[in-house]
Amino acid sequence: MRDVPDPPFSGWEPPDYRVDADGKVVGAVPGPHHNWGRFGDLDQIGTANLLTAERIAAAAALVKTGKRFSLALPIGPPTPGGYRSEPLHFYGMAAGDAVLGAGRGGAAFPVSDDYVVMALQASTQIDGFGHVGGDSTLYNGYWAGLVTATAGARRLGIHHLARGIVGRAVLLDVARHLGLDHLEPGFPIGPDELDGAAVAQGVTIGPGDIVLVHTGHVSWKIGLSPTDPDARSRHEPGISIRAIPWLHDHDVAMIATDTAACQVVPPESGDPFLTWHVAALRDLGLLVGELFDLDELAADCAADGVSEGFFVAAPMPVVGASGSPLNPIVIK
Ligand code: UVW
Repeated sequence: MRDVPDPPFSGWEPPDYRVDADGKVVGAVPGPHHNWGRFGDLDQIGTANLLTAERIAAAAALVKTGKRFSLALPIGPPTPGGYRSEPLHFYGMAAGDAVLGAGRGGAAFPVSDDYVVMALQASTQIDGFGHVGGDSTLYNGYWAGLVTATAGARRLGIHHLARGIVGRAVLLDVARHLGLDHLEPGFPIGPDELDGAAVAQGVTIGPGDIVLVHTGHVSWKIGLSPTDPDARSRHEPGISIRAIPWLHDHDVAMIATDTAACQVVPPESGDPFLTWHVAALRDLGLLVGELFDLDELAADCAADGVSEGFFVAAPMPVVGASGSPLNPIVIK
């Protein structure tokens, strides 16, 4: 994609801290596990830096059968999770109207054009680094005040990831490893569960990997009656704060789950709700994927014993956005 220049920023001085002309909070301190400065003081793409040309080429060599799996949920009602409004899809002009004599092109050349209005976080998606901050800061020490409703994300916009998330995907089927169809809401996935699934499946996790954690949650949730209290609950299994050092030590490029928040909800430690997001997005600059539909891939991995593949997903280059819908593809 062509370069989109960042808009100029002249600094800011709130009463109790200073923001420099790069948009960084002077003296900001990350959590204990972090990648601030590692990829450059002005880095805006975090662990996407781990998706090197060499790793991508090696990942491409994992393609053996050409079997493809889309990890995207359909965009349209019902939206599982219930965190955001349902995507709204409507037609500005429709071939059916043309055929009926009321639309462009007539019956000879009927034309359709349509629109989608949706929260970028409403379906299968990647969190941008403007999505969640902590203590007024975002990834790499950028100031959270750079993301405004009028100007969008003046730093860390999702368009910086437009070259795509491409690399080796490893599916860890934690639900299967624990002998369950789906993990219960509130079940925290820590290092033991991640390592246990990896050992059971005979895979190792390495630097730059895209780790896909199957919990079975989204299918279970879709299958609930709308009147079931669980259908309206935000509680779900997910990655524990205890797994943050694991993700850092393994130098994972992306973690994604078949749940709405990736993190366990509620946090098992009694931490504030977004503590995990702060540790992952703000401190590690970790790519976080949510509402990935992993059932079909998980079933195939269980059937053929191959839990890795080539992963490709291209965030939409919406300038200054804090996230993007994704259609992630794994090819085995
Ligand atoms: C929030 O709920 C704020 O974020 P996410 O959609 O990433 O879980």
